[in-house]
Order: sequence, then C-alpha cells, then structure tokens
Amino acid sequence: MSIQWFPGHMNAAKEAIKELLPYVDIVIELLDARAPFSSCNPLLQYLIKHKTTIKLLNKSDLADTKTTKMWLDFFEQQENAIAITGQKDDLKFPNKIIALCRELKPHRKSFEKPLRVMITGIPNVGKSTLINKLINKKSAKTGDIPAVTKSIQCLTLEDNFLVYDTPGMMWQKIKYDYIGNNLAICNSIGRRALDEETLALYLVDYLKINHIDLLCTRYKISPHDLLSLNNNMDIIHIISKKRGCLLPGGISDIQKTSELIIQDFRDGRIGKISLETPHMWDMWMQEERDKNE
Ligand SMILES: Nc1nc2c(ncn2[C@@H]2O[C@H](COP(=O)(O)OP(=O)(O)OP(=O)(O)O)[C@@H](O)[C@H]2O)c(=O)[nH]1
Ligand SMILES: [Mg+2]
Repeated sequence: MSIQWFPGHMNAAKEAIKELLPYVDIVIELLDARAPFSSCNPLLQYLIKHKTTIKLLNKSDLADTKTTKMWLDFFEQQENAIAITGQKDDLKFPNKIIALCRELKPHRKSFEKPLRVMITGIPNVGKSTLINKLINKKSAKTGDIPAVTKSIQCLTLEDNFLVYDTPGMMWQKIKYDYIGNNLAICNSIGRRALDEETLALYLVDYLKINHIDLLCTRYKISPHDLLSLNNNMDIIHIISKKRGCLLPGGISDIQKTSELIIQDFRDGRIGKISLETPHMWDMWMQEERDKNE
C-alpha cells in the first residue's frame, strides 16, 4: 500500500509561499542528506524554479559521507544550482550560510532593501532548527515529529537580513512507493499515515542488501546466520528476541520491534546510512520508462 500524507495546513502553506515568493531573494531548500531525491518535493521545485536556490543537504551527520559527496556533485551539475551540506552541530555553518547569501545578493544590504531568505523543505528536515542557529535564538518551534511549523514566520537576523520559516511541504501525491517509504523512514511523514511493520521490513531489506555489516553489528547477528534466514520477517523475529521485545508467552512483539528498528535508523544508531544514490535515481527512472514503453 502506498503512503500518502498531505494534511490541510500544507495547502494553506502552499498558497502563502506562492504569495511571498515574489518578495524573496534567495530560497534555501533543505533536503534530507539520507534521501535527497525523495526530499526534492516536486511541488516545491515548481514553486521555486525561478528563484536563486541553495540546495542544502541537511542532517549530513546521519548520511553516508561518500554518498553525500556523490549527491553534491550531482546537484552541482544542474543549472543555477548551489549545493552544500549542513548539520545542526557544525558551529561554523550558520556564518558560512549567511556569508553565502550575502555573496549571492550583495545589493540587498540596506534597511529599506533587506535580504529576504526563505527556508523551505519537507517536514522534519531541520528548517526551524537551522533558523534558530542562524538567528542564534530559540525563536522557531522545533521538534522531532513532522509538521511542527504550521504557518510562515518571519524572523529578523539583522535589520537588513530577514529569514522566513515555512511549514514542511510533502509531495501532494507521492508517485513511487520507495519515495513514501524513504520519507517515512526519515520521519517526514505523520505517524497515522504509516504502517511500521511494512516500513521495518522495507528498511531491513535495504540494510541486508546494502549494509549487512552495520545491520549485523547493531543487532549482534552473524552475517552467516542472517543470510541463512528465509525472509525479512525472520530477521525482525530475531531482533525482537535479542532486544526482549516480547509479548506474554515469549511471542515477538512485531510492532514494538519495528518501531525500535526504525528509531535506531533515525537516531543514527545503526550507522551513517544513505537510502538513495544518484545512481539509484537513474535506475528508478529507467525502470519507469521500461514500464511505460
Ligand atoms: N541529526 C540531526 N538532527 C537534526 C538536524 N537538524 C535538525 N535536526 C532534528 O530534526 C528534528 C526536526 O527539526 P525541525 O527544525 O523542527 O524541522 P522542521 O523542518 O522545521 O520541521 P517541520 O516544521 O515539522 O516541517 C529535530 O529533532 C531536530 O533536532 C541535523 O543536522 N542533524
Ligand atoms: Mg519547523
């Protein structure tokens, strides 16, 4: 079953972003470094296509460093794109981004003509956290659940530098199942739109194929034992036993184990893992073309 999630406030936010955009000088589009393609929301791409845009691969502390470098190269090849990485604990980052914005629009520096920067991105990607770092105050509300910010908020960094925080915008219609899954694994989709068991099975399958070493280390399973299991549900059963996620009678608590695996991924406890590479993106597009020919 495909994941779809577009709560009502996002429609209002879409209209508000459209109205404000003519007055904005730079858009900083936050992407989740673990899933840069899935977090490139086409609705936002459409709205901001004529604007000077900085693509910021955020939460890079949780993504695989080599894969993030590949994504930077990929985005740099696109016309008019500036791609950079970011993460909340990099102390130099706020000044770096302010300097970049100033460099891009040097004429917007007076009180009458302030530099106006809009921060956009999917839910929970770190927009409000970035803004708080930029203005060095906890002004924007943050939280590790999607859709914390519900309306646009203007914050003053300096008299001649304004920053707009915007609500996270989800794809209006999620076109491919893997996009829904990757966004959900990265915690950008509301809980009620998810089935944790299906998501954990998808994640375990991805880890088994791409990061078997990290999966085995985290849950103390030997690669030989893991590969001898018949299916991914058996892996979840083993993890539930190892972690004591059991119901009365020693039965695996699949729901609790699924939530545990997903949370381990989100917190980076399994390792620095990227869910998408530019190469995968080409492959997915090819598959789509083949299906439609
Ligand atoms: N590991 C890591 N976590 C981050 C980073 N940036 C933000 N977070 C965490 O991600 C969660 C979401 O951050 P927010 O700033 O509220 O995200 P948002 O994009 O404003 O979310 P919405 O308003 O819901 O769209 C918080 O728990 C942050 O602490 C980062 O660079 N690395
Ligand atoms: Mg926010």
